[in-house]
Amino acid sequence: MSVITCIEDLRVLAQKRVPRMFYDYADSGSWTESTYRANEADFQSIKLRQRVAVDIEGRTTATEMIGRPVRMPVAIAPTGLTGMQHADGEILAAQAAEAFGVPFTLSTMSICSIEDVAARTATPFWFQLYVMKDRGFIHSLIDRAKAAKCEALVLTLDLQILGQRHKDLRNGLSAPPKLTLPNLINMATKPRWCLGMLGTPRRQFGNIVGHVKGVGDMGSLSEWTAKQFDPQLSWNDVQWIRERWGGKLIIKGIIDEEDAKLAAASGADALIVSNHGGRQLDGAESSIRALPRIVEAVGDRIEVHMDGGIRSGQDVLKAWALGARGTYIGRAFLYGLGAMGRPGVAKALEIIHRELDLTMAFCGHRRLVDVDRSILLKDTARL
Ligand code: HOC
Repeated sequence: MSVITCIEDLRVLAQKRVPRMFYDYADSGSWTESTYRANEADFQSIKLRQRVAVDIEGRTTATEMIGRPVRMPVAIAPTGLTGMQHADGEILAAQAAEAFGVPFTLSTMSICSIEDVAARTATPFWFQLYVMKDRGFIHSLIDRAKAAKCEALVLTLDLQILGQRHKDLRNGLSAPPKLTLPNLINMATKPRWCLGMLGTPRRQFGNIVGHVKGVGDMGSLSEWTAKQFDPQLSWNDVQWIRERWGGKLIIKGIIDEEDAKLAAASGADALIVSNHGGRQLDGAESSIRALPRIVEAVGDRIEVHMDGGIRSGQDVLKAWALGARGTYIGRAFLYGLGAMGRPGVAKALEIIHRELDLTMAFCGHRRLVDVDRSILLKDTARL
């Protein structure tokens, strides 16, 4: 492929270059994948109002997310096994985000560790926390994130058990990949990926290997999660985590208004409207559909962000118009990473930024911060 003009181009290239089990891991949802598909599709049914003969010179998409200046309201989402899409994936994505001027969020389930990313970047990143049964380990993760000067803790509440992803089961997903004949045959067709992996020592879950038992022999993702993650997680845990962390806190995984009110009452700085990219409860509402009701339910008691289905700047603008003061891209950056490493992530960010800037202009605005719901065709924005 010679010219990359949109996120779909990056997806196609990533599919060619990344071993099947890791490409499929990123590009799948749970069970029938209905929520995964709805996340993208529901953006399409919202229509924008074009305005003409309006001064659109000197535009800016700059704003703030939890008080941090950002070039556009888009952060890199925390995604598991990112260092398996491309060698040193988390480091490269964090560097691309830093150079672009948007936040990078590191997953607990990353391949590169908190310390690896901190050593190779200068701008504080955000750290996403999963709550496991071993509270001593959670304390140590929080302390490591503090020592690395992470700027915010993103606490995920919607993955104490794992939604079934058929492709991961069929592919026998593990990190590092097991050297079975089908895996070896598939990897032989991905020479760039293999060369990159040979050049890095980072092939296991960097934050937890050596701390949590059974990481090396992760048989299946769901069995492993069932053993390690705490099914008794409650809002009381949010309180002690918030106290121990002591910094900016973002609650991720809210798709229901009642939970949104609890998140606002928890004292967190922001919540992320999210159904985990359609990877958990299949049949859950799409994030963009849930967003307006959640914004209405919490008012200005907490900053509202969203993720799920964002593949373009048009999507970011629609989410902003519906009240999201920040959005997160997961698959959109993973495709760039798998396709071309750090330049691929930079490309994904540039594509989305250009689309956001031009679409905002078509809607008759020069500054994103001035954009509100009035850019949406009323009947279509109710969904
Ligand atoms: C091994 C445990 O967010 C996902 C990720 C991480 C899941 C934890 C897997 O796959 O949705």
